[in-house]
Amino acid sequence: MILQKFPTGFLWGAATAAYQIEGAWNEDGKGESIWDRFTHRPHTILNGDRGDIACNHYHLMPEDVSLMAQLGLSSYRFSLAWTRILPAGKGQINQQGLDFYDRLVDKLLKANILPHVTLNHWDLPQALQEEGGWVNRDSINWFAEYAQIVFERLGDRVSFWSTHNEPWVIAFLGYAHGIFAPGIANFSQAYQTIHHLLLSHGKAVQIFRQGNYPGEIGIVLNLENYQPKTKTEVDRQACQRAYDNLAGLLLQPLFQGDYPQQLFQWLGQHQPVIASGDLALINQPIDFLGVNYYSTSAVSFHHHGGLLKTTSQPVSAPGWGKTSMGWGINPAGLKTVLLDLKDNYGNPKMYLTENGCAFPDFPDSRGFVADWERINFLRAHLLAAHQAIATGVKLQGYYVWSLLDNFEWASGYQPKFGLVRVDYSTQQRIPKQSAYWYREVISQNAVAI
Ligand code: IFM
Repeated sequence: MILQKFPTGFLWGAATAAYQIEGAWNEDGKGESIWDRFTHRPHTILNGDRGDIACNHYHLMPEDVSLMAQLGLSSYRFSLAWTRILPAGKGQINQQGLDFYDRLVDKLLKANILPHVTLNHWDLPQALQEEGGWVNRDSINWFAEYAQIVFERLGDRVSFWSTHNEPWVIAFLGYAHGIFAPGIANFSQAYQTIHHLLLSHGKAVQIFRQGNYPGEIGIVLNLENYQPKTKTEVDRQACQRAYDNLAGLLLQPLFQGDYPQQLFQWLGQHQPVIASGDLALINQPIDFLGVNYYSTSAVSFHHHGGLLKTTSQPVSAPGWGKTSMGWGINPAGLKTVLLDLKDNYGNPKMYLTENGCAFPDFPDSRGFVADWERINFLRAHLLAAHQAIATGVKLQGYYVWSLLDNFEWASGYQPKFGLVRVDYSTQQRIPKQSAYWYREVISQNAVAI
């Protein structure tokens, strides 16, 4: 057995998000979010599932932190429900909401687990959506107000802050394709949303710097590995467009202070409105980039391929299948994504803020899940990350998505991503085989091959 050691101080974490686990959707003064509103509408979510109760983490938080401690996590990434803190999105503060996160942070620190807080993991206050949501330029100030309140309360104890989780998903699944909240289908609104999310990120980073808080701040992007399906010039260009729309659209303004010009010419009338000074605000130095990597796809030109005229298919590496989300498993794709960031965006310090997989997970008669497929997936991706580090990529931590089985957005509770199984009828937590495997990885700071 060979042990592939990770650098000393490498962070071993697991991640969740408020709407996916907390439940208590209208308790203790919490306001309504766009995900509360969206899931309460018929036909939005598989099987009519909703996050009203989810994993009941709001009430089971102390037990969940004990679970994290048993796993040996060195960091835990979670998001704050904006509507717990500001029920109407701005103005009146709900102290009970802030108190909940205050207790969570203290419990984590007591268990030697470094908190990684995501400010926005998609659950915008519904009251702000009624003013146009992220399409309204005022969203920059709404987010700044919220960020300032949270920095003031938790900034002395939180080690890592992510402003937004996966702006691409918010904009395209929420505002262009309408399959996520707020359920809008309008490309111009989607690109404007991207621009405002980036501006609000820049503003929050500025506020964070002004406050001299001790932690680090960054943003989390979902980066898929795109390959052209064939060697033809049309497919190569289609793949470039897909890449520019997913990665370049965010990485270029964040790290280089401009938007991908070829993409913008293609978009024509759908380009966002950009004011002078905007790109400088977005192009603030950040302390780290959070990368969420799940899959690889082959992209080709298709004349029915929507605005970008592209279509894509999952690609699995030889010997690997697909996850129950239908995503292609390709661990080497993670290395490709990390090397792209090193070679083309100035080799930023990075955390792999999400990596994981959904599988059917059949429990035995005791409710135990022997999830060897998940273990194989995680091991192979960690080895790919290890190879990337060996080439000079500054990757300093890894978070499994997810700590718990939870509410997987439009797919409801069907996909199981957790290291820990949740029996939703009893809310019992049952660590899977992968949880025991991960505990071993953490204790050795190494992956065995
Ligand atoms: O569950 C999501 C998470 O909220 C954001 N990143 C991808 C995960 C799996 O789809």
